[in-house]
Amino acid sequence: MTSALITFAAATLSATLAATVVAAVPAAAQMQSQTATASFVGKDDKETGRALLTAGKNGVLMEVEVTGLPAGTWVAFHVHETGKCDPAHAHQSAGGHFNPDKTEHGFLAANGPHAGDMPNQYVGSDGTLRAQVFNSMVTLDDKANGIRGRALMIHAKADDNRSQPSGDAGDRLACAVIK
Ligand SMILES: [Cu+2]
Ligand SMILES: [Zn+2]
Repeated sequence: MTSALITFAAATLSATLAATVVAAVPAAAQMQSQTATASFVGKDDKETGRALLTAGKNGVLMEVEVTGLPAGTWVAFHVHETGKCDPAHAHQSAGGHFNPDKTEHGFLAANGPHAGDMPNQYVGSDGTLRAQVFNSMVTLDDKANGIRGRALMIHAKADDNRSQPSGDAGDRLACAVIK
């Protein structure tokens, strides 16, 4: 009787431990693998730069380098909804800003921002944009805020952070599908 009880207790304990280990390992492995890349296409269909995206616990870090942009200018940088870049039609194929929560556009809008809204970036005197941007509203997983398969976009003008639907940011100069 006593030994049967001890055996039962030991089996329960090891089952509990096994469940804990199984639950912990896939989560850690998934975290490590969450990176993505994106290759920018300019207005003339040439590759003009790249982005490396890495997911952290609270968002996605984007390291970006893009050439051939208007020198000495602040430009808008967004995540757009559709991962389709079509320079023949001014990248309109990428759709509007990524907006899974159906909010308004702009950091300074009453009911903003979109998850795809990001701060304006400055293009150097050589026409090259180099930036590291952290967006805490998106992920690289397959949940509602995931941006893999969507597009990064750089515009000709700065985002005014208020105007609907997209901050009056002008032409779409460079587009990249997040892969
Ligand atoms: Cu945009
Ligand atoms: Zn927006």
